[in-house]
Amino acid sequence: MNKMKTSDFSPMRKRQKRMQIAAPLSSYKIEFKDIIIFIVERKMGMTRRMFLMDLARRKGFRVENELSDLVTHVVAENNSCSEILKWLQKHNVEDSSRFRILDIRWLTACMEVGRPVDSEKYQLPEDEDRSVTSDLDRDSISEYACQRRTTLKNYNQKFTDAFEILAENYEFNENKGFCTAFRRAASVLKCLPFTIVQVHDIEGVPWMGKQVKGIIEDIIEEGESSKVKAVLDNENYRSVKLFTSVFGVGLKTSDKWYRMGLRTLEEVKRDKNLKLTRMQKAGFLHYDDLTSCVSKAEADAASLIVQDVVWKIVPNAIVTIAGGFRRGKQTGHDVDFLITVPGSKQEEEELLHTVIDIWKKQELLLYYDLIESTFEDTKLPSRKVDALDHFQKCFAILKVHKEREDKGNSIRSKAFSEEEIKDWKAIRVDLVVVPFEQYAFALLGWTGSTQFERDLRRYATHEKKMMLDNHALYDKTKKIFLNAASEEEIFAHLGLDYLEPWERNA
Ligand code: DCT
Ligand code: MG
Repeated sequence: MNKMKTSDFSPMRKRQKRMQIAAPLSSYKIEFKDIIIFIVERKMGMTRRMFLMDLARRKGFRVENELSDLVTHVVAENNSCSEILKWLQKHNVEDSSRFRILDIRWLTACMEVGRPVDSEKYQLPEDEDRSVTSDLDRDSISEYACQRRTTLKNYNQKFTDAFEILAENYEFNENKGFCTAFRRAASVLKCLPFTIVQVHDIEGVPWMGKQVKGIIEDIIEEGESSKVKAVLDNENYRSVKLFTSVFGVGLKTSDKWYRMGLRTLEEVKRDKNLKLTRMQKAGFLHYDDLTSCVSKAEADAASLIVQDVVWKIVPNAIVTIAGGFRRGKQTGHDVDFLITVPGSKQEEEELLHTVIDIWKKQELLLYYDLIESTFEDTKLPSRKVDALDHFQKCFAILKVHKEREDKGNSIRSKAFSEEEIKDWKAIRVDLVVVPFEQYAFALLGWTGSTQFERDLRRYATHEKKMMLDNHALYDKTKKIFLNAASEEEIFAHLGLDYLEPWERNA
């Protein structure tokens, strides 16, 4: 018997709380009369069984205390089908074919939607001697995101969302250790090909420390984490979250405003003593547009505007969308563009300036900040995982006009009401100009995700004694720079299997 699994991580108080919640049978209302469930205690433990029985009953399911002829669905955790068959035999069940023998996942899936779900895919496979999740070799999951294939299909969003809130809160409070711990935990869970339904599921998975396990257990058992709830209710967290949602407002400014007693954006706007930066003024002016996600269609529209102007100036320039959209995301907070000009340094240097001039004339630039390149050829790649790069770049807010059919409507209504109808959206774009020979490094860096990049640099440093940033790769042992014309070549230099952009959503 393995009763230690869940109680292992829970303090005494919680255990007592769980024991108290089982109510008398008569107090439950049965909603789903065709299904009669029995939960096997073997390998699950009494506490967890009681908890699940109570949960299911509260959701309107009939759950029997004892195995009887009435039972239709036998639910087990961590047992193979043959183990359950043996167990049934021992309990004098001759014809086990009258039950469905299901993995606990079926029950948790039912709990999630609040009604019975199709049990077909949750049947314990007959001659397999292992539980459903253990076919994945969890011990082989790398601690580095650059050795895991992470697509956008996230089976554990419930957990990763919780971790990201906690990580963010730790970041606000400058607790770097816990912030990193929860970011890494979120990142690793995103690559799992199954949903975690029991603490056992994360055995062997890296970055599952004590704190992380505690949160996972809370979510499994209670459906939510009280720690996460406390963060979401915390006034400081809420204010900092709100203030940093304004373009140009970082942690330092948020903190200052909070300490001044400000709590809402209205209060900030009303405060005459505050001196807002140009960036923050633009952030407030276009707040609604900038805080609503950029859709793929809007990114494509922005892309046409960028290509149009760049190709007018330098016809052979290469323009690539990087960032989340290159990883296959359907929405983003901005659109990231890399621009390179094969063969011409002069054209490369002047390009962004000309782009800005043209957009100004076209009245498409709602805000911009042009940063000149600070790159020096001799400099070694940065050792920091979060280092900024040295490319010439422009952080801008672009006026992107809406689709033609919308426009048609708005023109019509304008004629009707004489009111100014806004037929555009303010969209954040980053334009990065990259020397052609550094293009592969820049593309790899600007494709992200941020967590993927951090792990890639950490891997290069600790596993390969190399230094990687958005400009170059340096081999410290051989004391040479390693050139690369493509992302594939960089992966190869690092001895890594190539990951496609959509597999980098760590
Ligand atoms: N990046 C980088 N150096 C910077 C800024 C960003 O290497 N100075 C990397 C990290 C991810 C990528 O570029 C794009 O950055 P974001 O736009 O912040 O991330 P995203 O994944 O595109 O997220 P979103 O979809 O929200 O835009
Ligand atoms: Mg982006």
